Amino acid sequence: MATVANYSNIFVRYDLVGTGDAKGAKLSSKDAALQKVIQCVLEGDSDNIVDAVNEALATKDPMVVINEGLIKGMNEVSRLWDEGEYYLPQAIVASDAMLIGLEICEKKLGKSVEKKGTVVTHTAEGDIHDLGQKIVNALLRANGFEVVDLGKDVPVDEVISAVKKYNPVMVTGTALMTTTMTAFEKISKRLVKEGYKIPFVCGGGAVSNEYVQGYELGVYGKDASQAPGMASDAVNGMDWMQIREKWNS
Ligand code: B12
Repeated sequence: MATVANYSNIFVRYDLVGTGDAKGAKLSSKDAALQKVIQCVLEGDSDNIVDAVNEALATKDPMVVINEGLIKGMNEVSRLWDEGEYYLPQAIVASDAMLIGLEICEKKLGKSVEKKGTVVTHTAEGDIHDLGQKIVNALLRANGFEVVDLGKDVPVDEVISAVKKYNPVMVTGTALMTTTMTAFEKISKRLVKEGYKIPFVCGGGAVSNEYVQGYELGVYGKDASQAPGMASDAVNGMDWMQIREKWNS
């Protein structure tokens, strides 16, 4: 009877291992350090992304590494997924690598000592796509906002309770699926009923400006980098309609 000499491979999850060659990926940056970061995201290379991000941070601002490295890498993952080149396993390992990179950049961005106000952030009920929300959290914290991070797959009731409890200057929502973004309208209706006039900034792949303009309090967030500016406007006394007018028209 044959015996198994090496047990180690039995426990390797091949369904979660990146292909290592990022098949079909297009080179996206002329900068060698940023290209390495993009490549690590594309290949879901959680081992090498630490060095790649640190190398990029040696000469570049963390915001540049986030926008031109990590987000660009995920955009390319999205394209490859949409073209049927990438499937769940590649997207999972790519997301994991991106989150490792984001954490390093977040540390480098630091936390502003000045506290400007509280923002409640969440990813819609039924939705586990939280990378956009995590970027929003990092940028808000770096710009002096206290973030109450409700996480992903958050029920409408939980968002309303958090607003009552923390009295934030702004609420954010992220949704990547057409089936989950409908929770935003419910949240908006509940907040209005309770008398809140704070901006509810909604973003994520499935969400559009047109959709968000369809409910009260709604402000469309195209890029995570807009979140700190919008929150500052709220702190400075602009109401949700003025913020919508400024950022969405
Ligand atoms: C990565 C990914 C995953 C990862 C998610 C990991 C994670 N932790 O997030 C994994 C592999 C787990 C996954 C699972 C699934 N996925 Co998926 N996934 C993707 C993929 C490839 C990329 C999405 C992404 O992370 N983009 C990068 C981030 C950074 O972008 P973003 O969130 O949009 O954020 C940017 C902006 O929108 C904005 N933003 C976002 N939020 C906010 C908030 C504010 C306040 C502001 C200002 C800005 C802002 O800022 C960011 C940029 O700066 C997309 C493909 C695509 N074309 O989008 C599919 C996609 C989203 N997935 C899809 C599906 C169907 C699924 C699954 C159901 C698959 C399955 N059969 O199991 C499950 C979902 C389970 C669930 N209940 O949620 C579909 C959704 C279809 C739809 N329209 O409804 C997509 C579109 C793929 C497709 N074309 O079919 N997925």
